Amino acid sequence: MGAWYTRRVPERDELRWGRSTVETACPLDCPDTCSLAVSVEKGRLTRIDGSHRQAATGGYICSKVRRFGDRVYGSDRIQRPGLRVGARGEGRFRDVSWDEALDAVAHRMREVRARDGGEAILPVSYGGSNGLVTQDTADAELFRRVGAARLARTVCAAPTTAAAAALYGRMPGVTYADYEHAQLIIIWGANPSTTGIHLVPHVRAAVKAGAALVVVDPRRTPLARQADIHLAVRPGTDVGVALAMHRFLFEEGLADDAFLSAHASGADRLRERAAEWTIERAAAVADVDADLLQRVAELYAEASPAVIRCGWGLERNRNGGSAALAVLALPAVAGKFGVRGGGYSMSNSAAVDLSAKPWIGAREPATRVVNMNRLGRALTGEDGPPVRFLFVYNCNPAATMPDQNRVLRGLAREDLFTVVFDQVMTDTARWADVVLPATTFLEHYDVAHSYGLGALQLVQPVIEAIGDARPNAEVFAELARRLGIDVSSTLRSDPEALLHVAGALPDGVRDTLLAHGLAEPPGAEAPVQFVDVFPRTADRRVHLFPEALDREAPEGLYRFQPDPATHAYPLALVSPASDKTVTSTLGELRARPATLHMHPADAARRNLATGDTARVFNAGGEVHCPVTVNAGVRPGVVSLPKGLWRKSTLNGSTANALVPDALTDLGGGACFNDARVEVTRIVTAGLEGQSIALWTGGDAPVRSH
Ligand SMILES: Nc1nc2c(c(=O)[nH]1)N[C@H]1C(S)=C(S)[C@@H](COP(=O)(O)OP(=O)(O)OC[C@H]3O[C@@H](n4cnc5c(=O)[nH]c(N)nc54)[C@H](O)[C@@H]3O)O[C@H]1N2
Ligand SMILES: Nc1nc2c(c(=O)[nH]1)N[C@H]1C(S)=C(S)[C@@H](COP(=O)(O)OP(=O)(O)OC[C@H]3O[C@@H](n4cnc5c(=O)[nH]c(N)nc54)[C@H](O)[C@@H]3O)O[C@H]1N2
Ligand code: SF4
Ligand SMILES: [Mo]
Repeated sequence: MGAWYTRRVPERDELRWGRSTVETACPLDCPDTCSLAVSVEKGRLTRIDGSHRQAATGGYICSKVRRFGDRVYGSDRIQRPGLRVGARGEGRFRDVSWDEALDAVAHRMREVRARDGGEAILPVSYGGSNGLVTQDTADAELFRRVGAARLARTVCAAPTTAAAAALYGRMPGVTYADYEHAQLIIIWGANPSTTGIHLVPHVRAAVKAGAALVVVDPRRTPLARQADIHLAVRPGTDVGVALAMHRFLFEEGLADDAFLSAHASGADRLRERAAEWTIERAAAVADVDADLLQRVAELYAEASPAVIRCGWGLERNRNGGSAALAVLALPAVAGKFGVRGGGYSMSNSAAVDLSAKPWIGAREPATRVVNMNRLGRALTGEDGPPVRFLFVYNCNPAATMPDQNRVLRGLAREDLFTVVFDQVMTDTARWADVVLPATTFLEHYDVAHSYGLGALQLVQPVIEAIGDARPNAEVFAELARRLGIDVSSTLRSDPEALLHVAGALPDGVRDTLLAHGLAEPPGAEAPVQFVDVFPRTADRRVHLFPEALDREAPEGLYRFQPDPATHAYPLALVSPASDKTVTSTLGELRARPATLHMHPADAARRNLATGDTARVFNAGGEVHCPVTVNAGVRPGVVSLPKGLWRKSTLNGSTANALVPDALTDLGGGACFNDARVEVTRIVTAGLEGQSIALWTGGDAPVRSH
């Protein structure tokens, strides 16, 4: 084992002094997991480009990662461990050695554990990387052995995962290249032109060859502009739209009864729940043209191969779980499986089943579970005893979790001890008592795990660590040692952790991965659903009406909870992914304030024009930012990018200040696209027409209400 690994190590000297191009992969939280060719000269990055190792990413990458060097060498980079000086939240730290920093962390952890118990300690980690080494290795062993509270990692994909697991046991989906075989493509609540760019050329090729394209999205995304039909639904109404399509299929005798009786259960119960959703009712609720919706239902019934790309935009509201279920159930009811280019794609992260994480050498304790979407409440003590010791890594919750003002109030608590381990001085790191510098994927080993394409790829250091930055495994193992906790010796450094994790992969996958740097797990290579792959449910059938979920959902499955808009807050705020960041990663490089996009009719009613400054508000908070009037968002909807740093608005609040910490119907997910707001123009005496000052940090404006 380890041909790749041993071949690589001697090259590090060459990397430091010579000029070379190194093969690695992008482990950021993006479905594509591009293979990369990174050029280094005298130890410094000179170019980050795509490589051809992974055919599916075809040698090109996004502009974000091309400029990742600006993060690596940027002024926001944390270079040394630091202890807080000055007031909490000011973001001022004194450089210390790793020994001093880790001693301080270990001391407080011991103290809190002795006084308040392990459950007063909360580790918070999420989307920093999709790597198998940088999360759930030494960190998991440490926090499990400490008996810390457990984090439910629900901020993303919880409802869609619950739906895909219940229906199909997370069967692998249609691969990007197979979209070229489709006669009909439905892009539902996804914006691949930003969030998974390697799908787009295949969609275009299919359209060029005559396929019909339908996009379901409140915004006119780049693919919506090219679509035959764009259903600009109101956010949160997809469940009704998809159920109307089911009703149409059943009522018109277009459901595939042969497929349903051979491969599915629960079709009758689904049919019952769909019965109330006539095309007219769904069109009225979603505020789309009934004839267009009818046409989509007919097209879907007629066309084959027909494929649905289900995204994550539709899950982030109170109906999100049922919406994902109803959308993902369509190919079963309409009989779209069994042909290349037919079926659905969702997440492919289960293509190789790593959920057991056999490399973690400690059993999960039965401690308190904190749903990360309610982090603010956990920190303020509104959901049980308050957390006393917070350890944040691979995550930037001050910017990315719902109910931002509550999260900030929690971080401001004087009796909370906060450690933030990150690459850059994030909005969360500013609140830390101790900051620890982390390496980037260009400075450490990892295994990138694609949730779009299903492949595994090796990630390796291309440059030496910047400053005193260290990889996760090493830091957690070192902290554990100080606490007298015995983490597996195999997790003491990231190359050891890499070999340990790889060692737990299925034989074929491990050997290919280590020898070639890339492994396509069986089942992930362009499978035809119901030919090459089948549901991974216990009975290998599609469960169209999973009874357990029906009990979990507050109103039952496939039910519609009405729009939360009120007279005071009539506009729906969505916060889609931006092409400048991966959630908040790289957000430090945004030079200008982000703008609120608003439909001309809504803007006119509020006397707003492009460039005006707006106050976007509801009972949870307010955001001050410039406006862009844009007919590409549907009336009644406004849009601010997800992942903004606080400096990217005029008052230091982002979309999440307006996002309630309500949970989705299934999976305990986040309701990011369920905020309802009002917008008014800010008129500053004497300043009208001029730009008002940007928020610069310092006194963090923590609004209480
Ligand atoms: N460039 C870039 N790429 C990324 C990311 C990033 O931040 N930047 N993030 C990564 C991550 S973490 C994820 S989870 C994925 C997300 O990938 P996507 O799901 O593609 O991204 P989103 O922008 O969250 O949502 C997609 C679309 O859903 C629409 N939408 C919002 N509400 C609704 C609704 O109720 N119904 C319907 N039908 N549509 C709705 C939005 O307008 C948006 O265009 O992308 C990944 N890729
Ligand atoms: N308003 C709104 N908010 C959203 C969403 C939305 O749609 N709307 N979408 C949500 C979604 S889809 C997601 S996935 C979450 C993601 O939210 P987060 O999990 O907070 O992800 P990021 O913002 O990318 O922050 C990851 C942090 O990890 C750090 N990091 C990266 N690699 C390493 C490492 O190896 N070691 C350490 N120690 N740190 C590392 C990065 O520098 C970065 O600061 O945000 C959610 N937030
Ligand atoms: S963020 Fe996505 S598109 Fe960009 S390089 Fe990484 S995997 Fe590729
Ligand atoms: Mo996500």
